[in-house]
Amino acid sequence: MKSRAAIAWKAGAPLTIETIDVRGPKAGEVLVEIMATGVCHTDAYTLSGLDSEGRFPAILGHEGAGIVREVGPGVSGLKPGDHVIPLYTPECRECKTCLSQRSNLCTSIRATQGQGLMPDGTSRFFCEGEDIFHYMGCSTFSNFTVLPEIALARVRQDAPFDKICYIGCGVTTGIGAVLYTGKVWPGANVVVFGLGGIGLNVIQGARMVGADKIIGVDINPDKAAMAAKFGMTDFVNPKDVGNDKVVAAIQDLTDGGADFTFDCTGNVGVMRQALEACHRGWGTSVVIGVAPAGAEISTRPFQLVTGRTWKGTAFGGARGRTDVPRIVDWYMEGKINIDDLITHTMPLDEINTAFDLMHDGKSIRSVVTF
Ligand code: NAD
Ligand code: AHE
Ligand code: ZN
Repeated sequence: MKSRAAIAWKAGAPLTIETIDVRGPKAGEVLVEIMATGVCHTDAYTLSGLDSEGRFPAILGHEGAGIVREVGPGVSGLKPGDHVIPLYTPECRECKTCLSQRSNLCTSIRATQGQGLMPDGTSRFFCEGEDIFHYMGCSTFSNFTVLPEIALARVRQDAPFDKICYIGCGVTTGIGAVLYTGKVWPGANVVVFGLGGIGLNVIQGARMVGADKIIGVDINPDKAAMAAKFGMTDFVNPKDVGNDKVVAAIQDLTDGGADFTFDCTGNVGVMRQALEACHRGWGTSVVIGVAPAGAEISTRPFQLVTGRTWKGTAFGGARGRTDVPRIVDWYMEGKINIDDLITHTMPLDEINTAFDLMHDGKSIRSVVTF
């Protein structure tokens, strides 16, 4: 069948809108009509060429919501008409990791996903005489896409696609990092580095669990107002206090250091600040940001010897098919705010504007509707 899609032909170039051929779903696969997709900083990261797994030409996008249109042989859990959110972290419930219940990092299709291919090692997308790579197993910048059944969360039918698409990455990553990875406790002092589409969801997660101080750190002061609306109690701008004084500023605000810090920037220098801003003896720092291929983190081992914990999270530690439908319920019940974070909505033809707004620091989340 034909589909309109935004194609990344090569790193660093704007996306172009094309009519592509989409091959039907094979065994265990599902054809989904994407109704809306968010644009996450990770899409921009891969488009920049800094992602070691970035392959071109590709159809990017991993933050979508849509409707099942066709199922391949052997698909038993989904049927045409079901509303779904694609999962770049699938949940097969059969691999060693899923069965362990210790992590959400399902391994069943990770190898081919990282190569931009479906689990059988081929692509379902074709344009201008060549196969087009999938991206993060989702490729939500195409109106029609194909995913394995294990990479789709079925969600309630009354939830608006142009809002719940954000649960496909940013909302779940931020709130999940607090709930599932950090296990932040009521009364904790929390610091969030980077007040963008992820960091603001960390802030609303921290407020949900009853954190005490919620300190936001960003070099863009324009982000502070929205952060305050979502629960930020204090703001630190490294450009005002001096980059080398950020840790001291946080120690002053938290009586010696934070219980939890979250990096939502992808900057390895910021990751170090986040670790060192943790309280001696028990503070935990969670890395969410994705750093360029080849970048490394460093700190004095003494920071760990003296009881700080450095950990990371993908998709907020959420198990997609289990946790995502519940997060959609939270949104529909008014327990979380998504609407105010979606600052821009646009048609597919204007998708490059979403990247411009992000790079200019003018948006929180842009959503493309089909
Ligand atoms: P964004 O562009 O919306 O927000 C980034 C924010 O960081 C901006 O407000 C920017 O001003 C701020 N910032 C940049 N440099 C800074 C610095 N030196 N100090 C303080 N603040 C700084 O991006 P986003 O969509 O929120 O994504 C944030 C990061 O999270 C990206 O690296 C993205 O790839 C990553 N991410 C990871 C996961 C995961 O599962 N681990 C999921 C989604 C996104
Ligand atoms: N391909 C990158 C890794 C990028 C990365 O860490 N992705 C996160 C999700 S970011 C969503 O916006 C993730 O899920 N990581 C776990 C995984 O298995 O990919 C690189 O650096 O190679
Ligand atoms: Zn993302």
